[in-house]
Amino acid sequence: NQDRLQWWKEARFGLFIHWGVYAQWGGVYHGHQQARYGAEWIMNRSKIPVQEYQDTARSFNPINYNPESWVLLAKNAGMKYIIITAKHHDGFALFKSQASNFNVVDFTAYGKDLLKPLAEACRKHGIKLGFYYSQAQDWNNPGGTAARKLMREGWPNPDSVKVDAYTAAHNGHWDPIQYSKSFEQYIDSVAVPQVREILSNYGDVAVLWWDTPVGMTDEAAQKLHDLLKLQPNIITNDRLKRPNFLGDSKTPEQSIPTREELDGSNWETCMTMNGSWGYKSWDHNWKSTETLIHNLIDIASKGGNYLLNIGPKPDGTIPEESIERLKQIGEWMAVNGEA
Ligand code: JFZ
Repeated sequence: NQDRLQWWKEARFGLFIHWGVYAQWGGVYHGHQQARYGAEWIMNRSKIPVQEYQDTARSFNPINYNPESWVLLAKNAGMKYIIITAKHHDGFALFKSQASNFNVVDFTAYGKDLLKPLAEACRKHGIKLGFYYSQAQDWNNPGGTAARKLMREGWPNPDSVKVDAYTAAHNGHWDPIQYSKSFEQYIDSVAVPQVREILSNYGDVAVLWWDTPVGMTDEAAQKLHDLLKLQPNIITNDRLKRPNFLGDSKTPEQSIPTREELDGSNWETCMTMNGSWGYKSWDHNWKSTETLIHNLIDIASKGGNYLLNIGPKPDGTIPEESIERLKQIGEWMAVNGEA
């Protein structure tokens, strides 16, 4: 219904947060820079063995995490909502989960739920909170790495020739544990219960942001879609399954549609400030504040929303370049924004 989407249509500007244990690597594996894809893809791009990735995750300890400062940074920039990666493709949950121990509470040195205090800070400051959940790709929970196209160009792994041969013989998997269960088992034992958890344990959830529907079946999509009734006012994007289960909004990625391309659908452009979603230590290719403001104006004038991303560091701090840009946008908004 229309009312459900009203706030979203007026929002115009939101903060995307890609955060997880991939930030520990910062886009570098054994001295090799991961050139292609965002740094949140390092496990896949460098074909890091499950055991090694998990061993590193144990020491994840974001002692400087201050969710209220994140919320205020967004709010002062004129943003109305936040979408955070509750679980990205690496399968690491930023929340306490009964369905998989690969979560921040049970697996890491930090040991505390990261979504709870963020949800509280959002409520306190009147910012809507949504969750990104990678339903179709999960490289750590068995069964979540369904047959993939092989990505063989330029792997930043010293053993890439060996690994190449392995994945070619194993349908794109790079670790035997990844296919020790079926995709259906993964959906039933991890994805469905985890989506139920994030829709039950954090109060109002404004958005469920699905992603990369590779290998999704109608059956799996239906099971996940049915859970949305736990949050009657929730808004979803169009990435649960393609071509059906279209959701409420289209999600052009890193690009702003031309007026000719607009077809009356709701849309939200998601974009990085440099070239990566997750924290990439060596990516200094930051867009200027001027460009970001120009994009916001362009998008707002065409009736879309701008979901601008930050990739916090493993210690819980936000890269200085991102903070600076969000503050400068806020200064511009204070003079030129409507509300
Ligand atoms: C996906 C993720 O793989 C990525 O890590 C990040 O989370 C991003 C927001 O979403 O990447 C995509 C998804 C869709 C397209 C491109 C990259 N696309 O439609 O062009």
